[in-house]
Amino acid sequence: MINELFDLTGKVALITGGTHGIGMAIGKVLGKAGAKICVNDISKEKLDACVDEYAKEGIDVYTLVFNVTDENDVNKGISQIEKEVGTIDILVNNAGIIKRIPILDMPVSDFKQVIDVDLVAPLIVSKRVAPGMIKKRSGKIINMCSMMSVYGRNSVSAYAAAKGGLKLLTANMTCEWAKYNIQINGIGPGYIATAQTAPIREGGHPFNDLVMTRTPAGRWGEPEDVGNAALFLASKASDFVNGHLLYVDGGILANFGYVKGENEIE
Ligand code: NAP
Ligand code: GCO
Repeated sequence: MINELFDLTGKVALITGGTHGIGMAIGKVLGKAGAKICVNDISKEKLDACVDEYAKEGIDVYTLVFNVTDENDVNKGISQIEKEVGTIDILVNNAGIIKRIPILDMPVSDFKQVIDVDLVAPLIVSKRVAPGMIKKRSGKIINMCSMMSVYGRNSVSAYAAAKGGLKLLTANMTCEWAKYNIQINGIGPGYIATAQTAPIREGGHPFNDLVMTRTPAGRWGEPEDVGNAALFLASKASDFVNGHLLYVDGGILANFGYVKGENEIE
């Protein structure tokens, strides 16, 4: 049956930074597919607030505060999840930050902070979760990359360096862990309407016009667009997909650009 391909009943999923935005969209869709959803965040307030949001979808979410950049914090958190919920079958390394500062103005400490959250943290969390998957000879790891894994742009040097590194960390995890029936893939969202992009999307910001013209689909992505791609990569349907970076970008990476209004069919 086709539905069985996407049935996650009996699976335990951890989404880091899953209290809103893309992470919550992923948590909701994996929960609706039957997975037990565990969500982490660095903020207890946001964790407490997300419980009702998940409950609206009939999902009884398990929440845990830990800082994904702190190895001890992560190890304690994952041990608690394994004890109270079970071995993690699906890991979504979603937590991330961005700092939009030109290179010459960016303090090295800020650069390192972005690298820590967006690149080192997926390593830390995956290193702790993978042994359980190896023991089960089964697992899914989804690393939240970006179109900035292959593109740069003014002011996002740290973010692009991190997301570029995460693309190749995904490849290396595949080289070392695929033999244990673990599928490790990345998702590369284009421009998605979340809190992270609100500063360059709202209030008439000119970047909004750029995204609307550069994106062939002619719109910003929604968190659910990314969530749906995550369901595929978390399910049996992708059991032979590995080391892949699945872009969810409305075609922006396929498009060099076009003159507004050309070749438009009424
Ligand atoms: P968001 O709204 O900023 O959410 C990021 C989440 O990560 C928040 O819940 C945040 O918690 C959490 N987080 C940050 N640092 C953390 C830490 N040290 N420990 C634990 N949790 C931490 O971002 P989003 O737009 O939903 O994006 C989610 C992921 O997709 C990110 O990796 C982002 O880089 C990536 N992405 C986004 C887009 C886009 O257009 N939105 C495109 C491509 C890729 P707090 O809120 O409590 O800080
Ligand atoms: C930016 C945006 C992007 C998106 C995303 C695009 O400032 O350019 O925040 O970085 O978050 O990563 O794929």
